[in-house]
Amino acid sequence: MEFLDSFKSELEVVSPGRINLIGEHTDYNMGYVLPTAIEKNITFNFKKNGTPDTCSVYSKTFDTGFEFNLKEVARSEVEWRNYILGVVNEIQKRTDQLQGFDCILESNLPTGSGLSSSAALECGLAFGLNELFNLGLTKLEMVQLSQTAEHTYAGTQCGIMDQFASVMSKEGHVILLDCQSLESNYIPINLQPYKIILLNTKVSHNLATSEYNVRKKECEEGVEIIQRKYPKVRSLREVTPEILDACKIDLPEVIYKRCSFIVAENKRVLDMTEHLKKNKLEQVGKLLYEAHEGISSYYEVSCPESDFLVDFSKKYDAVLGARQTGGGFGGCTLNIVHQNGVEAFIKEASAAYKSKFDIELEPFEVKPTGGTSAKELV
Ligand code: GAF
Repeated sequence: MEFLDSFKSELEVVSPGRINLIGEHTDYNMGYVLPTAIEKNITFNFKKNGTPDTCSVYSKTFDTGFEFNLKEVARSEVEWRNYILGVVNEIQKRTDQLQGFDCILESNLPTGSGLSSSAALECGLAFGLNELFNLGLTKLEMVQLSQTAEHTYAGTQCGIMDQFASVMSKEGHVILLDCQSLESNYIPINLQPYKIILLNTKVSHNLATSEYNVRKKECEEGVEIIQRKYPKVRSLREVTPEILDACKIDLPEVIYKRCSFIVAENKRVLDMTEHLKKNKLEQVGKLLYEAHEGISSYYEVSCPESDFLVDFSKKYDAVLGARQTGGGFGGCTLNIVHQNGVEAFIKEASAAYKSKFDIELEPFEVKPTGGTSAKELV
């Protein structure tokens, strides 16, 4: 691309991926989640190019880029472009201050690994354009417009967790986010002498988007049926185990399973928060295993590769708990592992995984880190 030869960055933005300690699929059910950003991220470099509406975006990581005009921000056939175009489209609904810009991005965040590379892409772009053109958007507005961009341009009816975590996280903490009120509290997380180890299955089954939207619909169907007996219930967040029991007879089996996962998962987030506050690490681990059981058998968004790794971890005393993290159908398992056992666990899990699936596992440690940041360069 032509602009690359003379590119001189004006602004650098670092936009992180996230893990979610617990609370999967609860965000679009208006419940609680417990995510944090991690040190894997996308770095953006921006420059105004002096044109009224010509924009160029180039990914160093994938050695590919594209140009577009601010007057015609249509959806693309190329998936990753939609995260960019969707955000630009949302920004233009709110302001007419955007002008031509060039952007180079580089990522060390594995895509399709359940670590929210899409939210990192959306929010990093929103953050960068906000700074570059002084748009005056608040952090929450950038989170929300990025979420909307994902609905309209990428086609995933996602909740707000990923974008919120990418932008709002704080080093050494997880965010207890109430997805109904959007109230959030930073909960310190100190797992010493344990570490958070991610095992990237390197599979990302292409059911992810379609089944994600199906799960959302199934939850909505559950709410509609429950409302016949409990008209005040607005979301699964408001459904107690007692209400669910009373409605079991009315709910088709699959819908019942989905609802009971969400009701239990929501409670697990609050329990997890208490365990973290009291440093009850055994309980932290136990909840992760329970959550994975729900993800796999009740919500049915796991896959053989994730199930294998979670099961495998149970053989190790050094591992307190494990579960698949993120939207599902692959990506990473999150493991809480004693520092003295990390090496052996990784070595043996990698060998077992290779022999079972013929895939090289990608293991790495993550630490809770801060959200999106920007640095002016000239
Ligand atoms: C994906 C979505 F983008 C989030 O909103 C959330 O629902 C998550 O899956 C599951 O917890 O990452």
